[in-house]
Amino acid sequence: MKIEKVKLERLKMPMLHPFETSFGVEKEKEFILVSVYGDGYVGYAESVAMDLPMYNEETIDTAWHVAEQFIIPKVLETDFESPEEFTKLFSWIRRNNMAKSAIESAIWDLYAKQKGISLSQALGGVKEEIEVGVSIGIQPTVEDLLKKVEGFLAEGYKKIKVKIKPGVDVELVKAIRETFGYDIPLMADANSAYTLDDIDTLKQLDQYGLIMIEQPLAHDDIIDHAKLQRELQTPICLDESIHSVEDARKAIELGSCKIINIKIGRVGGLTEAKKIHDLCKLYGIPVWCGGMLEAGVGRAHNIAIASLSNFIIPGDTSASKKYFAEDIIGPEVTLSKPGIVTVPKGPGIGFKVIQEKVDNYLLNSKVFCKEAILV
Ligand code: OSB
Ligand code: MG
Repeated sequence: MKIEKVKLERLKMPMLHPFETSFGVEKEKEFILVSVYGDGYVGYAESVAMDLPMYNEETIDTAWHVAEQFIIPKVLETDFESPEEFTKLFSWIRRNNMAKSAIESAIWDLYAKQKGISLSQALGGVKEEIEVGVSIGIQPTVEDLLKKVEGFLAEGYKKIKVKIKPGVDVELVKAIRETFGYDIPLMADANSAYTLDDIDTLKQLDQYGLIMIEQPLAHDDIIDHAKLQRELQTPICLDESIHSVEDARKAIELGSCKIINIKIGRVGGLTEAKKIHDLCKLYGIPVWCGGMLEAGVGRAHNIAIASLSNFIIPGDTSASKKYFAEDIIGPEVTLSKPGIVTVPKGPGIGFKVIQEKVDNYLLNSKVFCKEAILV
């Protein structure tokens, strides 16, 4: 499998609503769209690195830099037997997982298209449809939040995730339980906003029957999470702390979590995501697919990986219209039934990238091919 050409396009899409977490507010979605060309086919992926290094250490600029300087030149001179070779080829590059993932996932899409199978099938997916939930950012008031929850429940979303931070936590969860009862699948994501000093607050959450609390402690911690998990009834789910299958193994062996959120970008690509999925399945740890406010191409990759068997808990891959007035893919991601997204059966990601829409949001682009490098 030879990659003849790679294109990077930097896009900025307006978001319907600002998305606030404990680490900041996203008002626009800026990202790199990757296209890889081979044998008359095009594979696509999105980089999920954000404009500021707040979720992890990467940014859009660092992802572009690492892709352009270190990954793309080598990709253009490699004859891949399968996309799985990518991870090994670039293991010498420390971290920069979102940069790696953007190119690797595009190669996976290309590979599936060349084989004439869906990306889900190429990855070993078994589900024809996946259950999805929503992630709701921090809202100006509790009333605003309750209104949002009501709307998403009406659309049938299978999991409600709310963002919490110190001072905006227990009473928020309490208000949701008092309004909508204890039957709705509810969880909270702290994005590393707490320390072990907050253990009393975190313990108070136990009474509200959350499916899990996501990443309560430091982004690089698995030790204190293990201490906290011993004190909490609510399962801890790790997001930021897990960058590889080795991280996952250590966290599981330490007892730092009972659930893992898999994000393709955070772990360096689909091959590593699949490895984490397989390991968790072996250990009896359920996983679910997180989100990074992706546009359509990123959503399509999330749908494909979430079709694997151990993605037991509904993920964050909500419909395109939760975030964008229009998406860059056709059809957009929609709910086929309440809270359900159908896994496409067409080749690769199974969605078309609409270049006119990409052009509407395009800031700049660059094309790389072997000849251009030789000149
Ligand atoms: O922690 O899961 C997170 C968005 C940006 C950065 C981190 C996170 C999130 C979300 C949004 O929760 C999930 C989505 O894409 O809907
Ligand atoms: Mg999270």
